[in-house]
Amino acid sequence: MYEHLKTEERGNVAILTISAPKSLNALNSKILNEMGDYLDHFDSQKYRCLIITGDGEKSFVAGADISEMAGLDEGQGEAFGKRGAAVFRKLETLPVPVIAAVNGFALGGGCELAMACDIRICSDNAKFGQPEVGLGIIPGFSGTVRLARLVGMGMAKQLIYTGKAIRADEALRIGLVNAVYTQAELMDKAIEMATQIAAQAPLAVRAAKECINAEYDMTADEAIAYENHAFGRCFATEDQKGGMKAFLEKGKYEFQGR
Ligand code: CO8
Repeated sequence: MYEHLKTEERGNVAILTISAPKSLNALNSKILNEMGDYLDHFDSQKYRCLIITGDGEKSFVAGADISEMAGLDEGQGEAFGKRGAAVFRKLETLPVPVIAAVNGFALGGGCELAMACDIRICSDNAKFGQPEVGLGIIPGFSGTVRLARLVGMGMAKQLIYTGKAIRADEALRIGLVNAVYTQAELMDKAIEMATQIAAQAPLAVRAAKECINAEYDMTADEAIAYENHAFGRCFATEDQKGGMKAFLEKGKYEFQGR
């Protein structure tokens, strides 16, 4: 159905693979549109977690497509940035958690894509960076927004001003990724984590994602009140009743998402 996206499922875990191997999975308008369409139609009732990865063993996503950007004027540049940022925001606000399984280069728009996901894990050959200033532009798919939030202002400024890429071990050290695996292990580990997430009460996982995202921009008092409401709403679910009853009776309960 898509030219540059491969989709699969493992039970209630969805896997999306970005596939444009000739350009190391660089994001052009076509791929961004396909990703937007995929996310618009994503079935958050059926799937409880999404994994995103790149095709091949060399690259997650090597950035936005430089050949497409080269001839843009000011207005077109802004429009291209807006298009990518809107797709990544859809990903960030997808009701279910998203894991980036970074299997190689995550440069420019590729690093920004990974940062729009909830959780990042990578293979030991992965490289992360924001090389845009070396091309006369800045990170335009919300990298100046998300990198500082993830790794702190000082490290974000260093990475963005120098354009220098870092290896997986450094990405782990600064907290840009949560874990590093061999290339062979990476997808199994991503699926294992996704399956663990998918086994939890889905409405509770969603509420947790919604809270963590929304509360980031609030004052402490607003954030605490927001969490209070979300916590209360959990008690209106069948899964809370079933899950707690099963615990007390030392039984098992399959979460229903109700
Ligand atoms: N765009 C277009 N084509 C690319 C890109 C890219 N980002 N990355 C790689 N390719 C292509 C290469 O041109 C090459 O094509 P061809 O075979 O036709 O020559 C093919 O992929 C293979 O690449 P290499 O031969 O260069 O492979 P190497 O292993 O030697 O190097 C690298 C791999 C290091 C990843 C290298 O390809 C590279 O440096 N790529 C560019 C990385 C980069 O600068 N990314 C950031 C781009 S800017 C960006 O993402 C901005 C996001 C915000 C946009 C805002 C819009 C306004």
